[in-house]
Amino acid sequence: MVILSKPTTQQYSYIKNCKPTTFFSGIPMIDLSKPDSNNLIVKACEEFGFFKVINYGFPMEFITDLESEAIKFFSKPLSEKERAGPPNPSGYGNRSIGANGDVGWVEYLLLTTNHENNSVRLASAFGNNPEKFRCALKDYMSSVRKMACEILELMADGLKIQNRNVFSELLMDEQSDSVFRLNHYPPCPELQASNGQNMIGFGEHTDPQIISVLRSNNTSGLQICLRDGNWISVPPDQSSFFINVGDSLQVMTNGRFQSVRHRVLANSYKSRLSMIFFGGPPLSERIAPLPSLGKGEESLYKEFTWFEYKKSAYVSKLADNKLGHFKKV
Ligand code: GA4
Repeated sequence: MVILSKPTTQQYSYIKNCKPTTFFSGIPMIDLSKPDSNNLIVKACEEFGFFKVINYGFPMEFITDLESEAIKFFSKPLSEKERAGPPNPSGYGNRSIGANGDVGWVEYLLLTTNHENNSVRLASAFGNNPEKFRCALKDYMSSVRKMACEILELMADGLKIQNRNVFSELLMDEQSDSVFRLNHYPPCPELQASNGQNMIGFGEHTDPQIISVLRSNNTSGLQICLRDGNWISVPPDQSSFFINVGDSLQVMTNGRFQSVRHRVLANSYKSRLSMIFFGGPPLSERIAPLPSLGKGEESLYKEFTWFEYKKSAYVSKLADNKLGHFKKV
């Protein structure tokens, strides 16, 4: 079993009186092979900022290869994993999330989509065979980016935007500032004795980018916050990909879509492994409502570039409302 460094559960956050985990059955499921998927994506983004997709034709071996490489990595002794740290901007992180004091019952690898940047750190942690991990990562990342682009193009169609590449070209740009993350939530046996309290694996937040694509193993833990403020548990589904609307997409649609607040709770007996692609624009990109969507309506947000937004988001706490500073009053 993997032990996180200093395995004391005291410094973690708990959610008291969390309702028993009944799974929410209303998560929209979009079949990408169906002709009406474009309109259903728009509806899901408006209602939840969250949905799952099936039937994209993602090569199964890319998933299993990367998952097994990730399991191998997380099973290594802590001292070896730490050779790939700290996660700044890419590398191994343990318990501590971001630079502003957030902690969770999680260890992770944070990777940039520029493979050169990852290489040095990973080579030292993967010892004699970094090549296998690197290939698995490259294959998975290029397929997941393509899938994110296809979803964004269907979204543009559903929004009746003439240029269907308006979102996807930002992710396809060579300078796209996208991120990839492998999260491992080890089981937390102490939880069984904690009177039904739930410990935070990854605290509540919205993703700053345009779109996030998450795939996890069959362990529960992911929760999303509905528009009415209620938290619901997402049933795990290892054969689907989960899609999150990010803050940048919220701005580009002038609030018609809202980024989804989500979190992960620790599990007492099973480990959870998730792989998430965060599709972001180039740093110099101006993030603003699309004129073709606006029908003359005024922007709800001040002008900013992705660089400015990211800089501000990265000095905030996980749970902060990061878009708050950029709203017009
Ligand atoms: C949330 C989405 C991605 O995981 C991430 C996270 C980033 C980090 O882990 O360094 C942040 C978080 C995320 C937003 C607020 C800041 C920055 C941790 C944190 C407290 C990689 C990202 O892009 O933003």
